[in-house]
Amino acid sequence: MAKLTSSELNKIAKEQSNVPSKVVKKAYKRYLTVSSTDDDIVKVSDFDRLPDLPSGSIMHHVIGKFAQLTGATTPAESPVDFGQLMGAVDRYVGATGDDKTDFLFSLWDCDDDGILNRGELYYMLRIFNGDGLTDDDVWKQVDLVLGERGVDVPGDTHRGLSRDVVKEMLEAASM
Ligand SMILES: [Ca+2]
Repeated sequence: MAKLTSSELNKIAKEQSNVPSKVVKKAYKRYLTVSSTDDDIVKVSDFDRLPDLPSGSIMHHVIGKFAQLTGATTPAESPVDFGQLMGAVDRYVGATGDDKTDFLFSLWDCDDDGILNRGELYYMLRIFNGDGLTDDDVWKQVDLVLGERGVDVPGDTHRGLSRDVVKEMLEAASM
């Protein structure tokens, strides 16, 4: 996908019902900076190179989920369509209650087994906690959260938090 013309960008901005046009335009600037080549094409793999992301693989997963919602597939070298990406973000922003929880949960439940295991929970807390924490701090938090809920896990990847428990956590944190 070559660089959008301003009328194409305006069209995409107008199509979003929950994201203001200004934000869409800002997002497009940010999106272009992600491209690793000078042709302004952003590929799924480009998201792996963003320095502020905890893990390339989780970003793949997030983009993959966005793509699933929009009906596309995302091999690493396929271009990320800005219009589709914004459409998915718009849908997420507009979602409320259970829809929003379902979407968030599906983002972190990488293996789609209906529970967040220790590793998946790590990614979730890593992203929501942002800066300032070391990996060790985040792992400690993960084990604390799991311990508080009676899930005794070190080394057990088949146990974790159910969707309902995660929903409670998200509500408590008003995410
Ligand atoms: Ca899982």
